[in-house]
Amino acid sequence: MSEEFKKLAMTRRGMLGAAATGGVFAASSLSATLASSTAVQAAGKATLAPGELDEYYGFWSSGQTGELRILGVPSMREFMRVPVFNRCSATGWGQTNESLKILTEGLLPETKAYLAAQGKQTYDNGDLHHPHMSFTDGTYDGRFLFMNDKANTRVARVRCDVMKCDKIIEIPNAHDIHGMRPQKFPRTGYVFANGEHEAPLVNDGMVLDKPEEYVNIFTAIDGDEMKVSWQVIVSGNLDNTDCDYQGKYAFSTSYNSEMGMNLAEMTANEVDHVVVFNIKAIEEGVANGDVQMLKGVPVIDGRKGSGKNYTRYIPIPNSPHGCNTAPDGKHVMINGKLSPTVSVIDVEKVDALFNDDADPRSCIVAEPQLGLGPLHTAFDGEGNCFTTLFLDSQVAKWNIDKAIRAYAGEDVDPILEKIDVHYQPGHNSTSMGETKEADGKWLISMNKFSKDRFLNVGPLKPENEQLIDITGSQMELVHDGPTFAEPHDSIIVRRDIVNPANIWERDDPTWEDARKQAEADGVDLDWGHDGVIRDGNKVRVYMSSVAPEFSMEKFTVTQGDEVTIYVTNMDDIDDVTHGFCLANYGVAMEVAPQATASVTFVAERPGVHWFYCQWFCHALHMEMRGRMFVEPRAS
Ligand code: K7E
Ligand code: CUA
Repeated sequence: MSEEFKKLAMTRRGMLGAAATGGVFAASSLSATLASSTAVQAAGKATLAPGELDEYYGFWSSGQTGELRILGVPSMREFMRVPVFNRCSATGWGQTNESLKILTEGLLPETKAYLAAQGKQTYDNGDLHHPHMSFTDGTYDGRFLFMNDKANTRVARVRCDVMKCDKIIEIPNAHDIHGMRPQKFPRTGYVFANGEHEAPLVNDGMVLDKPEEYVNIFTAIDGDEMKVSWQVIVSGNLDNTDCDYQGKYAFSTSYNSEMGMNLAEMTANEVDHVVVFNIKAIEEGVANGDVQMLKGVPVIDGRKGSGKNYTRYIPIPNSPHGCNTAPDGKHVMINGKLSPTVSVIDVEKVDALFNDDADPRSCIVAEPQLGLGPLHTAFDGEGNCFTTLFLDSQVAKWNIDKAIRAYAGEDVDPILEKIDVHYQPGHNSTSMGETKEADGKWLISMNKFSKDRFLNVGPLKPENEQLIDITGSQMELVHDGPTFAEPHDSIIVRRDIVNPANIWERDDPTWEDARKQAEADGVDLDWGHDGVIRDGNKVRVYMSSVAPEFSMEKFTVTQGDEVTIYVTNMDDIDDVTHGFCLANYGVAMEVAPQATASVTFVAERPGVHWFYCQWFCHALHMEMRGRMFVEPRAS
């Protein structure tokens, strides 16, 4: 948090005359008092007995850690970490040939060249902000999870049948993908992705410090093919996005309509905007060729004053951030961040912006003042909203209908209740809350700070996520727990929607390359069909595993050989995952039941090298090992 932001916040606080205590971090003084007996009682609601299963899957982003996490709600137990943009030691993600294919095939040629100059094939880091499930007809359909990488301008997809990432694409022309949402209706369909940071349209170094020539790019990705369908050039930057339940519009917030390059410039205006994208008009424009082709993608001009029906700009106070469509299918909440307000768009009034050139603000039907630093809004499906207030360290519950009536002049307070959270909440999410099946049971507040709530672990503190029961007339905090960087965003999905497999299908496309190579080498990947195939200085070693043995006890290669090891796990029992770790070669990977995994390295170290199973699989797991002999190269 910058000094400038604090000052802005303080100004707002003074302006509002809010009762909150002064200073951005002042809410910490409330914390220690929470451990009251009511809190202890409330915690019981989130506790499951050993062996009991949760009602919901929670899919969590991890911010700068770069992975996807799977939790249970309400227990808040963490089940799994799915590596996506990061490198994972346990699974070999970023090292196995199968994962490297996914991590590299969607990179742009210039990125591959840049990485090659660093001696790398792919990035090791990512900044995963927003995980969202694919939709059919306005609700989750359990097919895929999509997520963005702000750090390296990528969008990834995770298959829900095996909970592994199967596609990653780099988005051309755009810079630093932030807001990202799947199309809700009729299905996903498109995945909408905001480029947050502006840059020259052709960013080849010919234009540098000339911000007046920078642009921002909105991207629609085909979520089935994981290919960019089209892009739109916009005025101002792009922050968060969401779309309607009609399949007509997408909305993106812009905190920098000024196109400023520093903080003072970016926050100069009291009013920024939301861009509305007219999906049908854009599709027609693309079909009619009203585009320029850039890096193989049709790019349409939707800037202010372009005179086209592709976009509209709705003025919104002030540096708006979160963008959340309500389950009523009618309202879109634009969270004001530097304004204490949430602006409510009525999607039914958006048609007039395009058809009749109506005043862009005419689609705003409410703008309740909620508190300081509104960032994101979640929903209960009964007409109520839960908005995080970053600076107040609170969640405000408010009613849409009351807010609309108040905006129309009626003397009614839309705010129903506020609850303290600890501290500085960013995203929040409710059970099924971003679908038309929002069920109003649970609310997660994902807090950026946790100081003094947990044992001190040094200067880097964990962050904090809190579970709030929203079924009663009052919100009740029932759980809080620390999390490592960072509980950025989450969705809460009814468990009947998610049905992953227990073991892999042998013909899964993940290891199609391995299958083809084995076929070409005349080797069967199954048990007992071992092979050591020499092909010049390339050696391919095929082996399989059944607890607690590898099919191959030893193999021999020559120093300098490029060795590829293929391991197939022939166990077909739930939870018997094997691993392959080659000691002092920096090689390790997971091989789940019925899966094949492979890894390639240069056998540059002569001698005897043990490989062992690195996932506990059997009472004789320690004995599951073998030797690689590396003969010294002939001198
Ligand atoms: Cu609010 Cu990246 Cu989702 Cu941060 S964005 S909070
Ligand atoms: Cu196989 Cu441990």
